Amino acid sequence: MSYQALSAASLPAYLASVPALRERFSDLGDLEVAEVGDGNLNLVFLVTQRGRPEQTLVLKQALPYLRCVGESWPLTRHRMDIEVRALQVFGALCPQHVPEVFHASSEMSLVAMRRLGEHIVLRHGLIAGTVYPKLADHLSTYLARTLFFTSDLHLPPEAKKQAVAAAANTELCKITEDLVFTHPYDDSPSNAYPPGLPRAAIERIQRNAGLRAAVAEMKYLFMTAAEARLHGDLHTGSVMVNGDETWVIDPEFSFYGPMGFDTGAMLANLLMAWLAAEPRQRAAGNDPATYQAWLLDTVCAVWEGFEAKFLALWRAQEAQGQGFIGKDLDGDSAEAFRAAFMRRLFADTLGFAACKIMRRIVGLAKVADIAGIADEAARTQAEVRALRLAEHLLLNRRDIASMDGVRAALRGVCSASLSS
Ligand code: SR1
Ligand code: MG
Repeated sequence: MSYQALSAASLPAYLASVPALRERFSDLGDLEVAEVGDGNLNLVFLVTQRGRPEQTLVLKQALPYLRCVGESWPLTRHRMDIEVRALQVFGALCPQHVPEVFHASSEMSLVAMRRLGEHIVLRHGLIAGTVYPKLADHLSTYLARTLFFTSDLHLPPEAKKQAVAAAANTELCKITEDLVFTHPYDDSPSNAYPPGLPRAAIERIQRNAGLRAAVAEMKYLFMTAAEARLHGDLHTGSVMVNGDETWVIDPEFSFYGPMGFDTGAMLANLLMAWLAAEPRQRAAGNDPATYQAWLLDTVCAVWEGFEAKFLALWRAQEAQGQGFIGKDLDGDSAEAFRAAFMRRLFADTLGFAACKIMRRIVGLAKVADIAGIADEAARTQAEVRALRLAEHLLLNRRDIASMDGVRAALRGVCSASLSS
């Protein structure tokens, strides 16, 4: 079938044309189909056999343009091939956190996947103030396994170089290069400045030579450091959760890039949830301290769990005689390399987290956690705090030794009087 954008009405006929999908339903004439895509890019359909909730799947289709802008912003449908391959690679490495692919079509630019039952988008859960006790363990496992096993620390050099070439995702990387690393800082017309945010707070990041230079360093790293296969857009809207399970979805921005871009994206989004939690919990009549304490422990446990699991995978591989450095003649070289690697990766993580925070405040695409705070004064305070936090993390990324430094930075921005 040549490409056509599906609709709820045309979807049953498509399912009928694909045996692997047709056989998942007992009666294609009696399906419940809902288009539920609320992201920036794609169509997303939920399909269920009426009266048989176990016969269900989710089907995602790429449009040839950016959905949130319209046909004036064309976008390659090839991104769906990238997403399918990423789901397969990450699914093989971490099946407990990546949904199974039932069927994919390059021609139709779509993928049909296991539908996650009672799960909700993590961002929505965090906005509602829900605690997910297993979240940090799950996310740190996902990050450690996907980043370690797709890197040169694990793959043979030929296989790694082929994987880098096959994962090229030029058009979507360009979106990130523009929207994360360029436009927020150069007063681009694509920026969307929050109505209450003082001009001085915006100019503080746009007219700070040290900060602009640091952002340029992060952009250069993003464009050149093919360390591991990344998810590429690992925010809390790309994660589905319930009390027991965590699933990472939507890897259409996947490419080979710097590991810290994925770890930093997740930290950034959890930190913004933390900043939003104060006014949100207060508005709900709760003491914000309780929820914020869990959130901050979770942020720290994501990084610390990731670091421990990544190092364990690395050491286990070395114990099998496959050390990256070759023979460790003095017995200390491998650990010295590991320590330097993790210090550098933590600095990258903080630098990328900072860029991801700043783009969500002044750039085109927002996060509902902060943008959806109803009270304008409280929203503006969260926005200014987010920018100050990002500035601090970026400029001090190489001097912050551990997550204690991030905790201290949060205390700093929340106790300071921030007029801009
Ligand atoms: C124009 S697309 C905006 C953003 O949505 C995606 O989730 C990526 O983060 C992208 O930058
Ligand atoms: Mg997405």
